[in-house]
Amino acid sequence: MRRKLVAGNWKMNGTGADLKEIDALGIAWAAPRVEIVVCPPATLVSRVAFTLGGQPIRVGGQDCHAEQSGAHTGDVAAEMLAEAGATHVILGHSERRADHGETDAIVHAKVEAAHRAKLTAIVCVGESLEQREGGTTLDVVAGQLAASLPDGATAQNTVVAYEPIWAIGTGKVPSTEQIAEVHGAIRDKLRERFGEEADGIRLLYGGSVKADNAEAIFATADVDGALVGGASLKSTDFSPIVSAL
Ligand code: G2H
Repeated sequence: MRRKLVAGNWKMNGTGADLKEIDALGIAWAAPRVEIVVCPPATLVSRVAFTLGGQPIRVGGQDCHAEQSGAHTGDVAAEMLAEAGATHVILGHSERRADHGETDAIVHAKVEAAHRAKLTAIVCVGESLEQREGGTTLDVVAGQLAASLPDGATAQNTVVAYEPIWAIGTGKVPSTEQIAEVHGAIRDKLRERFGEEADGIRLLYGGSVKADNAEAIFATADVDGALVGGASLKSTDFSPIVSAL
């Protein structure tokens, strides 16, 4: 049985003033039925972890470097995130792939780095609007999945997030049939490669998840939770999504 998971991706938002949102989440979810992860910018990882103290909400990074240390100005190693209190890290988000030229090979190396540091990697895949309209969605996603996941991926150390690029921050959401089709295809590919282990790997949907569409998305086959961007910034927006799972 896969434990449901909701992860909030704050992207490049949040300063110390926003720790009040973490306080509010901690009060609302002292004993959550589902797993909750908040991924603030790297500058806030340790402060969010400290604010949560022993509470069950987890903290994640939004990226890490493939190496443990070295001359990589501006980058953060997986081990550094873990030391700061992170248990998870988002990798291969389409904004990283677009803004920083991250290829599947780079994402693959970062996922291995995350595993080395005992972080759970939330690995993002998803097609562009052009690819969707060209009918290549399943091939694109299968290709990203095959090349981004290392052989050491397990149900404990890896989560896959399907995020169609055209649905990110746009308010456009695929139909539940479209989500079910892609999630089913991802599950099949994972089974082909990882056997029974694949049944434990959680599949999140991401892209304009809000309180008013969360219930329908969560009722969709093979959806084990969500990766939430804009609606994760305020606890009053995020909590109803957690409640819907
Ligand atoms: C997709 C998602 C979070 P949003 O990027 O990863 O963002 O919910 O704002 O579309």
